[in-house]
Amino acid sequence: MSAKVIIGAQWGDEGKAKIIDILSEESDVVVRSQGGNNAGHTVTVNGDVYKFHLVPSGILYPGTICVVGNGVVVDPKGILEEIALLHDKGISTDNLKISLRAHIVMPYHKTLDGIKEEYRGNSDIGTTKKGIGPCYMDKAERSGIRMCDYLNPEVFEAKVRENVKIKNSIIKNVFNGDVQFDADAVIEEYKGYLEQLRPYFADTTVIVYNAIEEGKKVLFEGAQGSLLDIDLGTYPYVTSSHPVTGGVCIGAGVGPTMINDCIGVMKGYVTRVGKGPFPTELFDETGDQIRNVGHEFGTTTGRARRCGWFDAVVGKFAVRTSGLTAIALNKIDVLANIDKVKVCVAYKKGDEILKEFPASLEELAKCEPVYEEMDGWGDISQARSYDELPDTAKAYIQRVGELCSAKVTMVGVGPNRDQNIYID
Ligand code: 2SA
Ligand code: MG
Repeated sequence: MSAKVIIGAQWGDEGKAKIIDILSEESDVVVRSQGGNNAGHTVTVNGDVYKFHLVPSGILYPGTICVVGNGVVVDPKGILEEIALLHDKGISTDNLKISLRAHIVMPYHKTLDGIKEEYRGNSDIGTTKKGIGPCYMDKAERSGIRMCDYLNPEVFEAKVRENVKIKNSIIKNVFNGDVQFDADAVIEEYKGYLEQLRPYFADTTVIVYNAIEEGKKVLFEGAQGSLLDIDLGTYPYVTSSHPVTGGVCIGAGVGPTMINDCIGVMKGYVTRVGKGPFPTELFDETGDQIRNVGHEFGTTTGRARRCGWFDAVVGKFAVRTSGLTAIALNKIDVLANIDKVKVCVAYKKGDEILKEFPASLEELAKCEPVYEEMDGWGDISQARSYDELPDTAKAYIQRVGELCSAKVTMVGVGPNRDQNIYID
């Protein structure tokens, strides 16, 4: 049995896509289980850059089944655009499977995402405005529309009409907004998209279960990161799904006993896009250097990412809440030519030293990072084995593993497939 989960162990953009791409090559099935097209996964293959939002990046490998699970919220227009781009590059999507249970992101979700952010004013979350939160709200409130609803035109139309009526009223009467949706037009437009998606519909829980039972290699690819988890992250500055490993069980419909490997991807530093607490954030030239060298700009929105030192309190939290069996530590080449590299080993709140990530943001705001300084390294982008790394980089990698309580088994020294070092 081989089922592996890859998740982001920080606030997203840890370079999961690269690790997923490497592991996809040997996988029979690749599965997305949460989030939507708020995710942005960039994969570089032979100099070609691919940006994925909903389609699992395993689609680049002929024969690999790519599943969009029930826990994903699917923007039909968005996924069709992605499919079209892949077709343009000569890549087949015949092996794409979309869960009949997946919820559909509707146009009013996107409008409400924008309106709610504006309404929040200075305390906005910095969402991607892709309608993710409002779609998951409808799911939890039990008024969402799922892929399987489309197969029954009466049910689909009735659900769209009911939702449009309520959303129009909320937009107008609660938020004083002037956008109003026409149910007939929405039905017409969405029927067009969903008809094109129909060939991809499947009961994906069966596909995933059978694959694992048959001993095939199944890879679950996480989107966003642990600290953006709606339950465990820096609430309310989180996304509306479960990027921790536990989210895979619900979002793909598999039991925890069927998963045997959980890899957390971290960067050698930390980034965050959107608002919310970030204890090790840098506001100086080193922060700018990391952003520029690491090309830290959002794949989905192009936003500049906030950058800071590696935070082992966050790392350990991710290891604990996801039962991580290994860490893939990415982009340590980006830290090249920094004389002294810092690692946050704990937080200081007044006289108190905190070793665990606090639940309350007010408490977190009172915390100062406690740093350990380590010697930096020069250009390591040419290193292809652990032995080729300078001792200072090795010491850094070992310290990260020790502080986070999990072994670092992979290290990234550049964006290409071959710039990945394995540690036994
Ligand atoms: P949302 O849109 O409701 O999920 O936003 C809520 C918070 O979750 C953050 N979030 C992300 N953080 C990092 N990367 C994400 N994906 C894109 C990428 C982001 C981009 O891979 O680069 O392009 O800007 C992602 N998606 C959601 C978001 O910033 C909010 O803080
Ligand atoms: Mg990303």
